[in-house]
Amino acid sequence: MNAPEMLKAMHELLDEENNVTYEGMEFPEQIDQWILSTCGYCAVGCRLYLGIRNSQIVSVRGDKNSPVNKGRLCLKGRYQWKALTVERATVPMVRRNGEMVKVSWDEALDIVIEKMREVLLNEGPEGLAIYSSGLLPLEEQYAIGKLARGYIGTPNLDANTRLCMSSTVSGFIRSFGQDGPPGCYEDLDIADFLLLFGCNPAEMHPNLWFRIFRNKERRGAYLITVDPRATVTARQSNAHLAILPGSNVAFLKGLTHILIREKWIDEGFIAEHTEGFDKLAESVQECTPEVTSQKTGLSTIEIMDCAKRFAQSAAVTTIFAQGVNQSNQSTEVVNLICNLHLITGKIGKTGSTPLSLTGQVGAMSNREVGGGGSLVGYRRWDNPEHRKEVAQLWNIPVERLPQFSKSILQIFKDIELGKVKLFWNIATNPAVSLPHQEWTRKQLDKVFCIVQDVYYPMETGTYADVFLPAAQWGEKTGTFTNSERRVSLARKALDPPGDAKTDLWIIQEIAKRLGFDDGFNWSGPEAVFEEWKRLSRGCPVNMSGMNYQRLESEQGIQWPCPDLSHPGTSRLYEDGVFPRKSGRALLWAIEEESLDCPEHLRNPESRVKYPFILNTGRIREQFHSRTKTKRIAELNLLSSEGFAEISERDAIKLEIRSGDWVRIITENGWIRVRAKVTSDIAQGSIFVPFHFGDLDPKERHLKQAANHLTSFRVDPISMQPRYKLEYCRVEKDGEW
Ligand SMILES: Nc1nc2c(c(=O)[nH]1)N[C@H]1C(S)=C(S)[C@@H](COP(=O)(O)OP(=O)(O)OC[C@H]3O[C@@H](n4cnc5c(=O)[nH]c(N)nc54)[C@H](O)[C@@H]3O)O[C@H]1N2
Ligand SMILES: Nc1nc2c(c(=O)[nH]1)N[C@H]1C(S)=C(S)[C@@H](COP(=O)(O)OP(=O)(O)OC[C@H]3O[C@@H](n4cnc5c(=O)[nH]c(N)nc54)[C@H](O)[C@@H]3O)O[C@H]1N2
Ligand code: SF4
Ligand SMILES: [Mo]
Repeated sequence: MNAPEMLKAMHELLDEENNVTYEGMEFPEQIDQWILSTCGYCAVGCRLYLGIRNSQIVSVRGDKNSPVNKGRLCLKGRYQWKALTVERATVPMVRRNGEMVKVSWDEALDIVIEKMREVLLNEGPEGLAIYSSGLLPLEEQYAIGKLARGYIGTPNLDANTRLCMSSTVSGFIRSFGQDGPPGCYEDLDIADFLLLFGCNPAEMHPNLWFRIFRNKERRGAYLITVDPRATVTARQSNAHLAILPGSNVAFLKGLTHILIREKWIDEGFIAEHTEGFDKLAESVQECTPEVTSQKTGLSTIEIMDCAKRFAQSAAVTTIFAQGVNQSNQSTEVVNLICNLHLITGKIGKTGSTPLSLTGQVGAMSNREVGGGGSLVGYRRWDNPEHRKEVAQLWNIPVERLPQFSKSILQIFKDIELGKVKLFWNIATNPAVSLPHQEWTRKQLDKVFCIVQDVYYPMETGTYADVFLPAAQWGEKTGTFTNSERRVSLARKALDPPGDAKTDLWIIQEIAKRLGFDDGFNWSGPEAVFEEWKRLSRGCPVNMSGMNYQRLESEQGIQWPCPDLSHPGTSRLYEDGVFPRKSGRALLWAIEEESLDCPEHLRNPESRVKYPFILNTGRIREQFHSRTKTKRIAELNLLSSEGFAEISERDAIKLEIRSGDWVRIITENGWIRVRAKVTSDIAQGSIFVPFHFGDLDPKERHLKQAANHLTSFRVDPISMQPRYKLEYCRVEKDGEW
């Protein structure tokens, strides 16, 4: 859909606001049962019901009463139920003489346990790694964390959330003293000025965009989108600031300079609730609009106007996602965004907040239960009291808890060094989504690989020594926390196909067979949730007052929720007290690395070799490595193969037309895709969606995975890869 069509669709949606349609249902009156769920894709967390007829899933409808989506579902959400009806992985498999052969669960698990025991005996806990996913519900992620850290005692647990939100996590902890988005979705409805910074909600978080756009249309809110590409979000905003990729730090320092110079700041708030202002002011002294303009490619008028609106609008919300998290100096960019809100006192108030858009439906849950980098319940690895609490609650010796946690990059480096021998991959597809595929796939080849997924074939499955078929969303019960800290319930609507088992069952079974019966004999997900609640007590993510019944009858609840009569918490920091020792938020003075400015990055030689800036991201109708969306005809028809966007001017220069085959080449690898000539992208830039894998590595002419091109350049604080900035060249290619 192009931008004008999108606009038309948006208006139709606005008209339909209170008239929600039912999708995929020919005979609504014939539905036997509507079962409560939460959409299983993104962390907007839309509430819906799945329609069951004759024990089959046949339909979906949004929940009109939901404060999140008021009945609306986006394109992905509407068709998601179909992902339950397509061909699935239903039988465990093991590799014998190079071929995957079907076996029973007992046989598969015997091999898993034998290999785990061997690795634990020879290498100790560090020989084993688990890589999981923000697609799983809280309960399953909690169980994985308990097994990995509390029982096996390995530091090698990470999740795909490292690739997604880890810079936001580090940034919030550094600025506020703890993780957690401070605001809520209501802020999107009532802000007067919305700064959309490195995000594309019109396509990636459509039901939030609906609220933002409605605010613009109905209340006259002013929207500025800062993005190198003219996305649908950018085109429908009041202004689009087409920033040079990689220059976020320069832009935000420039805004800070203007706010301080013009005294558009809240001196009372700064004095009472923050520390570090003098250093911050000093650090932006040189960042005049002229300097900022030079570094960002934006005009001084654009920059001044943005600063003025930020300062002079009564309520301001900054929305950000991967254009920040996966950009250069990403943690520090989050700090700079927090700074803007702190020095203007625009935080903890209705309509005013930095609002990070979380990616996957369970990515927030992952942060809460410590499924990635942190210790369960936002506890700290280096706090002996925290370690003791966890050990007591898990009934394990405190020494068994690892001292720290390793990122997926470190884990892969340890595979290369031969230190990690067994890699258990749950609900993520690293053979598409991790950077530097050539190196990544070598490591997958090297290690004993257990792959636990809902579809087969899938790219990472190619490297499996054991494949375990799992139940997916709709086939199991659990909770998910969305981007406004709202915990919602998703109930099981139907049984998994064939022999597929829930991830919780698989984890419990492996734990028990390793001899850890005591810690893992839950009767089901609700029992896990009840146990997790005890670990959350007294923590920032306190869920003690929640239970499944309340989550169902109350439309989800926002943490913290300390007791049964507590309604949940819409906004954090309303009292201006921040969970740091001083009670004040820290204003970070950030030095801009020369890397941030593309001119500095490219030395003359590489500028000739790789003259284009490469940006990777997403498109509306596909989700991640497409294991689900390519199996749904309605979505796959809209876009079924990889492509590279190139500007009209560059296309003329290179004599490339839309539909021509091109090779995109970086220092890490190449792909071959069709060109898409467009005015949405600036001259000198290339955009490639990362959804398209190469399932058959032998079919080299179909090599389309964008991550052949990316490198393991990570943010040094969060260890999140910098997917949004590489340098490439483009060559015209012929038919094969
Ligand atoms: N349809 C669909 N929806 C999804 C997903 C999906 O795969 N498909 N995935 C979900 C997940 S897990 C996530 S994390 C979210 C991601 O949601 P988004 O972050 O909104 O999506 P992206 O396309 O990754 O990146 C957003 C924008 O950042 C811009 N950008 C690149 N470099 C820079 C820069 O230097 N500065 C600035 N300011 N901007 C820059 C890109 O041009 C891009 O338009 O989407 C979620 N929703
Ligand atoms: N170049 C580039 N690379 C990127 C990004 C980018 O913008 N650019 N974005 C990054 C981001 S933000 C993210 S979040 C990652 C996503 O990257 P991945 O996590 O690799 O993407 P998915 O395709 O969602 O993989 C999830 C897998 O889990 C399976 N699955 C789904 N539900 C279940 C379940 O309930 N149980 C089990 N066992 N399996 C299940 C699916 O079939 C699928 O194979 O990609 C990252 N990679
Ligand atoms: S906005 Fe996200 S949560 Fe809502 S229906 Fe779409 S994909 Fe699902
Ligand atoms: Mo993500």
